[in-house]
Order: sequence, then structure tokens, then C-alpha cells
Amino acid sequence: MAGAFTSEHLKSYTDNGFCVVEGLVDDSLIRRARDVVDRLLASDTKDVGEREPADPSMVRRIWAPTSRDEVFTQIVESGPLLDGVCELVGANVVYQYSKLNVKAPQVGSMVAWHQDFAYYPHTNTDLVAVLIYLDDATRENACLKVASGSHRLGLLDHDVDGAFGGKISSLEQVGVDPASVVDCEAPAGAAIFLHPLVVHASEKNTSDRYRRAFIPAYRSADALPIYYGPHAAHNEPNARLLRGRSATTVRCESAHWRLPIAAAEFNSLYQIQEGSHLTASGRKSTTGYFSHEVPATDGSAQAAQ
Ligand SMILES: O=C(O)CCC(=O)C(=O)O
Repeated sequence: MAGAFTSEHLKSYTDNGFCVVEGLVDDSLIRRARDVVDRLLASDTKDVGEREPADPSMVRRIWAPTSRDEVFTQIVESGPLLDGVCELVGANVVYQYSKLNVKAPQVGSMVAWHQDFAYYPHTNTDLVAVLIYLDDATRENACLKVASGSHRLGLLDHDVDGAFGGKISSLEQVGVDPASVVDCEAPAGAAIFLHPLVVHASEKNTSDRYRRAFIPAYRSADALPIYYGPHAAHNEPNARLLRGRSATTVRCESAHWRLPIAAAEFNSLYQIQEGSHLTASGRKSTTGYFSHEVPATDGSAQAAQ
């Protein structure tokens, strides 16, 4: 392997919109990250993250992982991972944001079919999210599912009742062949590089094992957000150059991108996909997308991402 990827990895990313790479992130970082998550989940800190509606004693997303322990920044900045990102989006790389999905045993929320770009359209599509498993992931504990090749279909409809709903109604309805869906089963430490237009999802975790994933996202320095909605407002203050040079020009792909204008404010992908943002007025999370609107009393919101 000359760089971070084999030629098969690169071909898979180009042809299918994703590739699964093992051994790129150091095992010791993955072990430390898992220990930190164990500690956070065992703590009674109220603002650790978003809770599972079906069992509020369980967390479904840990907010602002990089502000909670330096191991997450070490993963974000780890050399081999960034080498891979450079191979996909070019030499000038900006860290966009990160999140940590927990998928607790028995209750871990499903993630509906969606394209990341629908949440944060940019001037071009040289963006990549990297889903890094912290636990071994199989179909039983709801590994990531990807519709292979769907990144070639452009930006698909994510509207529900005429407003951004954060999800695709059904694969067939938007012209994605259900037979193209691949289950990304892989051991802890595996990194799944996702094109911003590839359609992906995961089931509810009905097993007795966690399926946790840390998900940093990157972009080419000359890709800038074109919609200052909740996602950009929340994450842009923490975006920073990690490799190469800052852009002095912006690169624009010729396209019409639907803007993610929702019917009501939403704190997370889970919330908008479930539609609970429509009934959640007055319950803005201090650590969710809308933290920028809620002055922090304890400093936590400034660190959130
Ligand atoms: O955690 C998962 O299975 C999918 C995560 C995802 O697609 C997202 O949070 O955008």
C-alpha cells in the first residue's frame, strides 16, 4: 500500500462512494477512545449528550467529543487518517466537525437513509466523513449500511411535508436500488470513508452489544458551506485547517442544491428524522446544533460541536 489506501480502496470510493479501511487508526487510540466513552457513559453528567427517547437512562450521541478528551483530537489529526483524507479531497484539508454515535444495546436509535450533503451543502462536494468503529460492528449490532454507487445520483429529496426532514422517504422512491445496499461489517478500529452524497443508514441496535462510532468530517479547504443553518452555525466556529494551505478562492461546482430549511429548529439528525423537532419548542439543547443560540452558563456550549 503506497499511501493510506490500496488501489481497491480508491476504486471502491470512486465507484461506490465509500471504502472500508482497517488498520489505519492506531489500536491504542481506539482502546483509549473506548475507555473515555465508557467513563462518560458511566458518569452522571447531564450534558454528556442526547438521550434515547425510548430509555432516557441511555445516551445516543455524545456531544462535542473532541472537547471531552484529547484522544479524539489525536484521532482527528492522526497522520495515516489525514493521508487518506488528502487522497480523497486533495492536499488542503479542513477539519469540519465530529460526533460520536453510541447505539446502546437494545435501544440504540436507527439512522434513516440520508446523504450528509443534504445537511450541509457546500460549494463543491470534496468533503468526506469517516465513521470509525469503536466496537466490532456486525449486522446484529446495527453496522452502517451504504447504498453502493448512490453518490452518482446527485442530491436526493430529503423533504417531509414540504420542508427539510433529514431523510429519504424510501430508496425506491428516489431511484436507489435496494439490492445495492452493503452492510459494512468490520472490526473495531475500521474506518469507513463516506462520500458526502452516498446514501447511508443504520438499523436500531436490538443486540446486547454496543455499536459505538466516532465520526470526524473533513473537506477540501476550497469547499465552503453555502447555507448558514443550524449545522454550519454550530460547527463552523471550530472548523480549522489541518493540512496544506487555507483557500483564498472558493471552488464552485455547477449545481442546484436544495437548502436544508426545516419547518422548525432541530438539535440533531435523530430529532429531525423522527420529526420530534416539530413538537419540541422551547427545548433547545445547550449542546446540540442550537447551542450557539443558548448562552452557556457553565462554558459547555462554547466547546460543543
Ligand atoms: O451511526 C450510524 O450508524 C450512522 C451515522 C450517520 O450517518 C450520521 O450520524 O450522519
